[in-house]
Amino acid sequence: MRKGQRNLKGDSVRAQVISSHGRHHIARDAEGRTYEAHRRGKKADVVVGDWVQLLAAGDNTAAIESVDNRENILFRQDEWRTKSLAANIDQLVIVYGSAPRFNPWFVWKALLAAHTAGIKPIIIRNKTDLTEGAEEAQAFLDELTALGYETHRLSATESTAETIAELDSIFNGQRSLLVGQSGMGKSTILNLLVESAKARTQEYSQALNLGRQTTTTTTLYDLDRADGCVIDSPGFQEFGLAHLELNDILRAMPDILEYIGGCRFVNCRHLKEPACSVKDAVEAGKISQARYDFYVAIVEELDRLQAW
Ligand SMILES: Nc1nc2c(ncn2[C@@H]2O[C@H](COP(=O)(O)OP(=O)(O)O)[C@@H](O)[C@H]2O)c(=O)[nH]1
Ligand SMILES: [Mg+2]
Ligand SMILES: [Zn+2]
Repeated sequence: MRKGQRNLKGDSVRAQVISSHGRHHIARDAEGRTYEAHRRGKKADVVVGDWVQLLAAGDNTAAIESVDNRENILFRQDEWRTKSLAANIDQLVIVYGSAPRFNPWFVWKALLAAHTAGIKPIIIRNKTDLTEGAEEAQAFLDELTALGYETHRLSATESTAETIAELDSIFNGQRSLLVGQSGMGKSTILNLLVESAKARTQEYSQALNLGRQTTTTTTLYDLDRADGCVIDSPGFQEFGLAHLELNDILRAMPDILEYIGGCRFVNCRHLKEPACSVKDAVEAGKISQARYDFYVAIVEELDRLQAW
């Protein structure tokens, strides 16, 4: 088939999902043609980053017949349910900054999600130009660096050659999912990586018949200056952690994991048990109280969710 020509009705096409809003998707084939794609039946199991087999309808629409096996998948949590967020990712890029105040728990939950999905996390401290809250923000970055994570610091509103080079070193050649609390600078960073991001967002949400509802559309953008892509999910609030087990949490918290060997009970969960080496380490100041509080909160949250 000639380039640019539409597929014929009934053609089978392999494509990648590049934009999703609920059950509405845009998929792109190897030739760069895009399709408005819908999953057949009642299945709602398709996410951005997925590779799918389409059955072309002959116009610009197609049915999603099947989803290829995934390398990995991340989940988000809405008020009631765990839903998929994105698939086939190399790295989770977590952005935070001071003003508005950041919540360390957002970053720690993102780290949990990354560990569990087997995706490399990278943390960016943005807004280094601001003095308000700078000390706290840097202390948090230092803690993350000490835990062994790859960390970066930059100011996305100062688009100097240095900032661009730093961003390129993080994103180039990788498939990244960009997350952070609202107001931390994700869109500003995205615009430095993909100049046409804003226009593309509008184009896709129009195609998905969403009018101005761009805030909950997850979209994959090709990078301007290199291979690789970045996925942005503007309405994203929280990761879905309901499927986690105690061991997943411990594996994702190296500072706590270090102390689990010496508890009296082999099945110690390090909560209210006596003679717990984790709690001893907290009392001795070897594990930070904030990190332990987070651990307890996550275990208790999982107990609640899994008791349903
Ligand atoms: N001072 C400063 N402001 C920034 C920086 N990055 C983003 N902002 C501002 O923070 C606000 C929120 O940024 P935005 O990219 O929309 O955040 P998002 O909600 O994470 O997408 C905007 O007013 C940005 O101009 C930065 O590095 N320094
Ligand atoms: Mg934004
Ligand atoms: Zn213990």
